[in-house]
Parts: sequence; C-alpha cells; structure tokens
Amino acid sequence: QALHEGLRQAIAKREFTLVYQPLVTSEDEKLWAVEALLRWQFGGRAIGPDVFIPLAEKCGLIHEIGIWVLHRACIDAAQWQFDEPVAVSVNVSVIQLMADGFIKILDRALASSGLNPERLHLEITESVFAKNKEKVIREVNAIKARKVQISIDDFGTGFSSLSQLQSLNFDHIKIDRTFVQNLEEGSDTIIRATVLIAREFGCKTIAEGIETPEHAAHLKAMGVDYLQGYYYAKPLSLTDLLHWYNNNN
Ligand code: G
Ligand code: G
Ligand code: MN
Ligand code: NA
Repeated sequence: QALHEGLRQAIAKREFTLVYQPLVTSEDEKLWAVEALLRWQFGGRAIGPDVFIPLAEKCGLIHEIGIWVLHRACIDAAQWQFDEPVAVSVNVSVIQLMADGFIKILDRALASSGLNPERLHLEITESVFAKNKEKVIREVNAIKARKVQISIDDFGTGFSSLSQLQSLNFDHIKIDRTFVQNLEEGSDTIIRATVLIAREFGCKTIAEGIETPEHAAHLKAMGVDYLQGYYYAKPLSLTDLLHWYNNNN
C-alpha cells in the first residue's frame, strides 16, 4: 500500500531514472544499441522494476510511467553522440501497447525529442501473443510504418508459437537469459533452433545475460547477432555509458 502510494507520486518527485545497458555486435563487440532500464529510488532504497512494474500494471500507473520512460529515453538518445548512430531500446508493457492512444504517445515522443525513428527499438515481451491478434497486428504495423523497430523480449519463456511469430514482422528476437545461463544443461539446442527460425523470418537475434567470456564465445559460434550482459557492461548511468564507450569502442 505504501509502495502503491509512493509509486503514484514517483514521477512528480523525480524518483525515476533510466540506466542504459549496451548491446554489442557479436562480430566485433562494438556498441550497436542500448537498452533503457527503469530504476526507482523510493525512501532511500532502490525498488526493482521486477517489483514495481507489475504493481504499476495492476493499478494502471503503467501508462503514465511508460510515457515518462519513452520520452526520457528518446530525449537522451537524441542527444548522445557516438561515432555511429546507436539505437535506444525501450521496454513497453503489453498493457501500454494495447491501450488506445499508444501510437499517439509514440509520435509525441519522437516529435518532441527529434529522434530518428530508426534509432528507436521497442521491446515487447512475447506475452503479447496472448492478446487480440488483430489489434496486435494493427499496432505492430503502425509502429513499423514509422520505421521504429520491434524486439520480442524474453523469447522462449512463454507464449509464442512459430505461427504467431510468422504472422508479425518483428526485427529482433531477444533470447531470454535463462537459456544462456543453462547452456551446459542443453539449452544450446533451443538457441540454435531460435537462430535458424529468426533467419527464416528475416529477424536478427540478441542474446541476453552474457556473463562470461565462455558465454560470449559460445553464442558467437551459434551465430547470434548481438550480445548483452554483465560481461560487457552493467546497466549504466548516461555519464558512465559515455565513459564505457570511450574505453571500449
Ligand atoms: O533492469 P532489471 O533487470 O531489473 O529489469 C527487470 C524487469 O523489469 C525486466 O523484465 C525488464 O524488462 C523490466 N523493465 C525494466 N525497465 C522497464 C521499463 O522501463 N518498462 C517496462 N515495461 N519494463 C521494464
Ligand atoms: O526482461 P529484460 O530483458 O528487459 O530484463 C533486463 C534485465 O536483465 C535488467 O534488469 C538487467 O539488469 C538484467 N541483466 C542484464 N544483463 C544481465 C546479466 O548478464 N545477468 C543477469 N543475471 N541479469 C542481467
Ligand atoms: Mn528488455
Ligand atoms: Na528478457
């Protein structure tokens, strides 16, 4: 209850921040994109998004929070200066995606930040496949019409079937980190199959949760296109991201 009340005031009290985690190419481990991850500092302690996002989804605050995240991420990305154009990848709750007016919110974030839409990726969890299919297809097509790219997050953990994947034109599949962390227990078969399917559908693959050089070598060998995880960098403040870039690229 206290958490809920706190969450209601979090934007006004400026308690949210975004941190940014690099995604690198498997080819040369150079910066390719950056995932925006939300952090909440509440009453002197950090509450994780795995706690407050589900709460926000339940009480409807996710809409307001999602708008804040999208604007902040687009503004930050429009201003950072890397040698190459680097995309920002924003997690969008399926509830927010399916709500009326999401495309207007997206257009406003793009317009007010001036960010090139090709530099915005939206991460949508595969639970989207449990929703009204026609509506999802309309939203996805509207997003794609703006040249914004779409990643399917947490792939392999939930709802997607191959036919559902085929019916929508996504750009990237994010292989869930549980598969990377269970490589020894046989999940490499699943990763290999995912890479083949992605190629068939014209999607790129991203592996999350790369924590060791062994993980990195293994996923490169399996043909995954992009890598993300603590081995490369933790989620970083904007300032630390620039430092990381200058030291690693
Ligand atoms: O950053 P961390 O690993 O603690 O994130 C935990 C979970 O919260 C992940 O599933 C991540 O996708 C989700 N998450 C982090 N930031 C956001 C956000 O801005 N919006 C939404 N909808 N989910 C987020
Ligand atoms: O579900 P999603 O992929 O959006 O979750 C992103 C979350 O994963 C972030 O909260 C981030 O802190 C976390 N994360 C990023 N890299 C690693 C990693 O290498 N290992 C683990 N265990 N978590 C990671
Ligand atoms: Mn994500
Ligand atoms: Na994930």
